[in-house]
Amino acid sequence: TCTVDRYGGEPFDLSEVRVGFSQSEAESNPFRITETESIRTEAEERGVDLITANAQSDFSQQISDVQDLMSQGAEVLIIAPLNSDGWKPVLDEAAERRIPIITVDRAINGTACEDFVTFIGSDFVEQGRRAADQMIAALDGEGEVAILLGAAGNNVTTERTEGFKERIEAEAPGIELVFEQSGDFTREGGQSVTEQLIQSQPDIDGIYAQNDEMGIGAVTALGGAGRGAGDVRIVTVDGTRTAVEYIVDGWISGVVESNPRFGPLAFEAAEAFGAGEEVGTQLIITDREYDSSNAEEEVGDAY
Ligand code: GYE
Repeated sequence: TCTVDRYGGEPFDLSEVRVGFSQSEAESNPFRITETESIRTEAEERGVDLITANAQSDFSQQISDVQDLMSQGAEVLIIAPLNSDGWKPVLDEAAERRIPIITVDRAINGTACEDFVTFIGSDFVEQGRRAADQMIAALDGEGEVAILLGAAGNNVTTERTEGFKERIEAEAPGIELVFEQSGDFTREGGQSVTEQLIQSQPDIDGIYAQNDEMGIGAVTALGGAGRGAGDVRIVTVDGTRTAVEYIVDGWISGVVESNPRFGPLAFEAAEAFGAGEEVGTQLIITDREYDSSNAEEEVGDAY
């Protein structure tokens, strides 16, 4: 755990400070839209003064965004980091000004309660394992599978890969992982990598897309190549409305949610920290899961 005392700084009343939120990726991905909305709504409900910035997937932009937030008087920072490394200039300045940092959805490499207060996000290794379970079920334990990796340079991609491979190796000797390439967590990336994939491996049986946007791109590529729904089994991560609708249509077999609704958790943590209470240095959010058994019924809960 972490306290304001150990972190170095003075207790504060959250309703009296300015909070800065730095978003990493462009808001074409519903994960990002929902995440920013969740932070905004919670700030509004609490009457907290919030300023925000969006780095549009440009890491040096994000570094200067956060520096700008500090010079605009942010006394608490909530950061959705694009990359996990490269934060030194920001961490140094925040430490000097005694500004607590809460990171959401991706982690910053560093020491909790020293470089940042806490990380709030999913258990990404577990998401990978759950995606593997879905793939094993969809393929009945047999077949060739491709991985559409997320962007490089962050813990999410690494951990979603680790959990998936670990579970496939342990549970499904009949499944062979034959291809992996990054689609950068974007729809266009997922589409173009899948186009290459079905050229080089036309008999591919399954695709594990590490987010919904890439999975949706894969559906577009497969449809464009004359494949039908369910010909290639697709499992994705995030839980966006479009992806869950694709389960109903038979294009996607299963979706493991990555819950982006961090507002309540982030502001609760900031409030408790300011009040001098102990705050956990890793707060794990709950993720649901969708497959053909519940997609129709639960699509309304998807974001
Ligand atoms: O799954 C993906 C986004 O960091 C958890 O980033 C987040 C991931 C999310 O691009 O859609």
